[in-house]
Amino acid sequence: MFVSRTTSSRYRRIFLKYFPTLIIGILAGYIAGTRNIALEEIRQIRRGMPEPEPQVECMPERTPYNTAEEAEPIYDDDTDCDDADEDQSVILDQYHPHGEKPVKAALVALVRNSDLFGMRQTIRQIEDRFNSRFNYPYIFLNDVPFTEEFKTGVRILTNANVSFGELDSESWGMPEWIDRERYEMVKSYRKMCRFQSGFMHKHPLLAELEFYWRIEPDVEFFCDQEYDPFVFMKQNGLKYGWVIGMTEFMDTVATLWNTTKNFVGQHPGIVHPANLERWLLDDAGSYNGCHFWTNFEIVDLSFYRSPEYEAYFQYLDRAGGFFYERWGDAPVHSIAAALFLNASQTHWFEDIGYFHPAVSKCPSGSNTRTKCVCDPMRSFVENSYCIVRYKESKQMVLDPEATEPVHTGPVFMAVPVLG
Ligand SMILES: Nc1nc2c(ncn2[C@@H]2O[C@H](COP(=O)(O)OP(=O)(O)O)[C@@H](O)[C@H]2O)c(=O)[nH]1
Ligand SMILES: [Mg+2]
Repeated sequence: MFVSRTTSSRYRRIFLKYFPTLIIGILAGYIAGTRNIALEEIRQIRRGMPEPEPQVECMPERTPYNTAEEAEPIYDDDTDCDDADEDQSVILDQYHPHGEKPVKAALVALVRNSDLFGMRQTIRQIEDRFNSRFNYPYIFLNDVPFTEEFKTGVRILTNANVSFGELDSESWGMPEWIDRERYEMVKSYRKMCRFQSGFMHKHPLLAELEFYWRIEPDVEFFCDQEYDPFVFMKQNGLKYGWVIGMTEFMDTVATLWNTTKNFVGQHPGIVHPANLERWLLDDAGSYNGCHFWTNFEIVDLSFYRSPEYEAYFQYLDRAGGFFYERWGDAPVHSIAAALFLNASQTHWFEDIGYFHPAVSKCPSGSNTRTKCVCDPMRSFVENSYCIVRYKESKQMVLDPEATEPVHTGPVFMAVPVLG
C-alpha cells in the first residue's frame, strides 16, 4: 500500500533514534548470557569437588578481567560480603586465563622441538578434557632454544599463559665425577632422566609453583576432567598423584635399591613411619622394580624441594647410576615417595583415563557411566602387579587391622617401555 513520504521518514527517524539502544540491548543480553553459562559451568565443576575450606572470611568484590591487558584485578572497597554473586565472580576470575588460580600450579614438560606434533596432540587433549575451563598455565623446557615454529604451534592451542625456558649446563650436562671411560657416549635419554629427577623442579620458571602436572608428547586423556585435581590434592594433603604403575627393566636399576639402602642407613629417621616400602619389595623382600609412571604425575613440589628428597638425589647423582645404568626418574621419584612420604599422601587417580605409548588406563565402568572414550575391558592396569601391591600395601599401612587383600583377581605384569 501507498505510504506517504512524511510517514516513511518519520519511521526512519524513529528507527535511527532507537537503533543504537537496540544493538546495545542485544549485546548486553548476549554478554550476560555467556557469563551465566560460564558461571553455571564453573558451579557444576565445583559441585563435583569436595567443599573447600574457606580461606578468607570475605573477599572484596572483583571485576572479572575482560582482556589480557587487564593484568591487575580491580577491587571495589565498598562491598557487601553477603552478596552471593561476589563469590561467583571470584571463582570465575580464578579460572580466567589470566586469573590467579586457587592453587599455584602449571602443566609442565621437558620437550624437544622435534616433538612439536606430539605435544600439540597432548595439549589439544588436555584443553578439550580439562584446561579450556581451568586455564592453568603451561611451562615448556628445552636443552636448546625453542624454535618460533614450536612456540607458535603450542600457543595457538590454548588461551592459558605459556612460558618457554632453557636449561643451564649444570642441570643438563654430565657431572665431572662421571667416569668418562666407563661411560663414554653421552646419551641424551640419560641426561633427561637425571634432569627430571633432580633439576626440573628447580628451574626458575617453576619457582612460584606449589604443584605441577607433568605432561609429555603423544599422550591421550580419555575422560572429561570434571574437577580441579590441584585443588583436590591440596585440600586432601596429597603430595604425589599418579595414574599408571609398573615394574622397571631391572638392568636399568641394577644397583638403585642397594644405593638407596646405603643412603637410608646414613640418614636415620629419614624414612616416614607410615611408609610404602612394602610396595617396592616382593614377598621375598627383594626390590621388585614397581614404580609410578612419571610421564604423568601431579606433585606438590614441596616434596621435591624437601631436604630429604634433595639429599637423596645428591647421593644418587654422586653414585653415577643415572649414566652407568640409566636410572629413570620414575623409579627415583617413586622410591622417594614410597619412603619419605606418609602412604596417605600418595594418590592413585583411578578416575583419570590415560594413554602413553604403549600402555593405557581406562577407568572401570567408563564405557557407560562416565564421560570417557575408552574400553575398560582393554585396560589391564588395574589388575597389574604393581597396582594391586600398591593398594594392598597402602591399606595395610593405613589400616593395620585389615588383613584381607583389597584385590583377589588375576594379576598381570604391565610391560614397561624401554627408552
Ligand atoms: N629437550 C629435550 N627433551 C627431551 C630429550 N629427550 C627426551 N626429552 C623429553 O623428555 C620427555 C620423555 O622422553 P620420551 O622420549 O617420551 O621418553 P619415554 O616416555 O621414556 O619413552 C619427553 O617430553 C621428551 O620430549 C632431549 O634430549 N631434549
Ligand atoms: Mg614419553
